[in-house]
Amino acid sequence: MNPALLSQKDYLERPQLEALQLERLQTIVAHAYQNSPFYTRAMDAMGVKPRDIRSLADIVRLPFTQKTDLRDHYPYGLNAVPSEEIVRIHASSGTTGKPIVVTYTRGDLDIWTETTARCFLMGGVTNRDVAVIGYGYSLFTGGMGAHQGMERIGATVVPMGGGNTEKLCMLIQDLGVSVLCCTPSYFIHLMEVAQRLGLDLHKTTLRHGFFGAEPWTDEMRAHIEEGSGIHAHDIFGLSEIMGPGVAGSCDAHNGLHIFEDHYFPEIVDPATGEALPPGEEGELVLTTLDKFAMPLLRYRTHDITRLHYEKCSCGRTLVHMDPIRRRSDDMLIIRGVNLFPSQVEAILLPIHGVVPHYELVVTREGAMDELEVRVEVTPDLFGDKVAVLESLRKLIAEKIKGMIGISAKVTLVEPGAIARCDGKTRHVVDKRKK
Ligand code: DLL
Repeated sequence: MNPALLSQKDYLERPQLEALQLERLQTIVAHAYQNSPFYTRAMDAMGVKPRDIRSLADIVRLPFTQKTDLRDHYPYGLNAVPSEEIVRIHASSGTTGKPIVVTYTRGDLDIWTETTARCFLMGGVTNRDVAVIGYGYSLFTGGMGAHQGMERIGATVVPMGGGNTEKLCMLIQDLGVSVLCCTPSYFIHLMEVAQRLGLDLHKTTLRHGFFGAEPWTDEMRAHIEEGSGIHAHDIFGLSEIMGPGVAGSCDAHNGLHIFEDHYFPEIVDPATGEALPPGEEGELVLTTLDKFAMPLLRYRTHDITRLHYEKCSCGRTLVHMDPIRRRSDDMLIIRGVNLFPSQVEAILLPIHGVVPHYELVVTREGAMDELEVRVEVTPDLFGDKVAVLESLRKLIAEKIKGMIGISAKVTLVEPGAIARCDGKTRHVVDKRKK
């Protein structure tokens, strides 16, 4: 299909869109109920059968799905197709040491490719562009997801992955790079490196940036656009639902359009799960309408936002969502990497000499997020030789890097140094500006 035709569904009239959503919802609910023992049990427990979903409003009769459900059924417990049909696996951080595994059929990958392509088309990418993918190519969905979408449009893809910023500055000039996909904080870092190298990004071919995987602000957008001369677009997504490209911003900067023909959004009260009326702020809940390997019904994203259904000035009829600025749970996103305090705890506790008092201090030095892990050590160890403490510090830093993928500064502190409190212990001190 001509890539430009992919965007036709961005403009469906609402009754047409809703008819398509309902048809897909009924099919995916029946598929999940029949093929995923998890959903058979969950729907039976709520006394709901696929035939009870007669309108889109009936979606509230379906059970929610939580991140912990994916963790508890690790790795394949939510699959709804035989293993022969699975062609790809990605993974994202879970609340403990085990990741959340997500699986795809060939058809799922086609839909994912289509929605990331639509996101880039919305930002103005064409087959004349040269696009660097600066998201990690790994279990993380960012690299492969953005790559597929760009290739679908026919752009020339440069699969760079994360890091090596000086080389990236060279390639921008040598290859005539016009589009860059990476986290917003990495782009700001790139701007600083370019400045140090004497490279004026305004004078290069770079025109567009597709930034996501972490929250960013209007101030960061202004800083990026003024400092580099590019258009900064927002791209949102999460591994459990598909990856990048669940939603993206248009030129009207009215928030992000969700590709509702594939991902059905709801807003609920994060505390009670009660559905909230359009326009109210709450937790985004998403249902995959046509993802068959691992369909997710009413997935609690923990991302806080608002949905607006009035037609956007760009002409699209797709709902627009306010940019995600915060979450309702304790998941931190550091340089695009998701991190739960419990993951650090799971690493620390088995280590001899460490007591279960720790604190994660997150700061932003220039553009980059920095993580300091402050850990108390036992009194006998604290009095020990410097070399012993240093090897313990290194061991902890290596384990965090190896298991979570983040370079953290580890500081060992004396017994009692971390404040105790009577109520819920706060393990995180986030000093980044919101
Ligand atoms: O971050 C997928 C992705 C890759 C999106 C590349 C965009 C670009 P996860 O690692 O599973 O997936 O993290 C998902 O990241 O629930 C949000 O809290 C946050 N997030 C993702 N995109 C944005 C964004 C990828 N544009 C979690 N703005 C989500 C704010 C974002 N937060």
